[in-house]
Amino acid sequence: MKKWLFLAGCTLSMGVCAQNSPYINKVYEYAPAPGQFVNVMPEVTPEDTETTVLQKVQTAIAGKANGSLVSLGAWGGYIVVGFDHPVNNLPEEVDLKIYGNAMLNASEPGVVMVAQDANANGLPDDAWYELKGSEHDNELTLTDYQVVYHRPASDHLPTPHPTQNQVSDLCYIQWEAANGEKGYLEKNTFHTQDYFPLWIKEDTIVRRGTRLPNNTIDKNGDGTYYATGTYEWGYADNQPNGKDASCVDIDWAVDENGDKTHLSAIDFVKVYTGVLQSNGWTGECSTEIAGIVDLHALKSDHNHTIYNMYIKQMNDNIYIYAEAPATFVLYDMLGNKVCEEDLQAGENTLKIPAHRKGIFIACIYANHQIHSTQKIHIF
Ligand SMILES: [Ca+2]
Ligand SMILES: [Ca+2]
Ligand SMILES: [Ca+2]
Ligand SMILES: [Ca+2]
Repeated sequence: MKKWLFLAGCTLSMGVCAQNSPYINKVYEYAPAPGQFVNVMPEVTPEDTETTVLQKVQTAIAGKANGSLVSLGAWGGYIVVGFDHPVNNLPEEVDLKIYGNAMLNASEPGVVMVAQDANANGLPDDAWYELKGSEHDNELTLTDYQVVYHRPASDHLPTPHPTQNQVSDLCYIQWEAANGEKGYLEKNTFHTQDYFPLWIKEDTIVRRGTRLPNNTIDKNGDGTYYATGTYEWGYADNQPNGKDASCVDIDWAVDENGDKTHLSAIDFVKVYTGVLQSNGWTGECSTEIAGIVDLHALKSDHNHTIYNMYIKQMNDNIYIYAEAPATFVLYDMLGNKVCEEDLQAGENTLKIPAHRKGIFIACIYANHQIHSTQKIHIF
């Protein structure tokens, strides 16, 4: 039997060294604001407690580059994670890559903060530094913003949108900011669960941080098409995972006064939803996280798994994303090698060999071992 027959349809992965894992090692806190994916990503039941929810989030994103999505809810909702080693700030290099689910016209920028374990107690109870992203100096960016979200009353009656059927409640979750601004998170028909975190006993949630400018406009003015802008750099869940701009540099750290601060290494990362905006049927802007990678540990870990990888085809090209250099080999269904190409870390574009259509087995090799195989239909 040909080799590829053993491999078809399965994904193999190699072991990861126990020390200096490139991936998140621990989730310390998960404190979302209300949102359309809250209680769903991860799935929460009324029996869950803060501890069991934290365990679910840990399972979703720790120990892997691009795990299951965790939603931070509306503006200010946050997560705090750490690594099993200090993440170095290498000069002139981005240091961390943050995985989300941003796509073209689906950017939900999250502000990134970092901290050193300055008191060496292993806990993220130290000074936080915001990473200055592309909108830091935008005059519409508000710092020291604070919002209170209110749980809907038990006898709350929805106010459906008069013309937009998919907006089931215009006044679902009321919020007000310390500067007097106020509004509502709307509810939509695609997400019918409670948007307020089920495990929180209090009726209000307070969140603080930097509020980035709104990034979405109602293009037609009637709620039919929301055009979402992508910020240039420096945020989570803003640029697609395959883009370099989904990475951040510890050198962008600023202190609470906005002054640049040099940190040689960091131990903890905090990400919170940076935009406070409700966009009709598409729901509120809410950052999602699927993992964070120490890019330097990834490079030095010669035995690491290329967890994050995709193969897709469009017209005459195959696009392959690999997290580290690898080799791509395409076999036909008789096991004959059709092509072999070296892959760079990041997205690679390969031309489909002329006149080759049909079903193929795509294999990715790294360190002379098969990392994964996938059946692909080229048409
Ligand atoms: Ca750096
Ligand atoms: Ca500490
Ligand atoms: Ca979202
Ligand atoms: Ca998202």
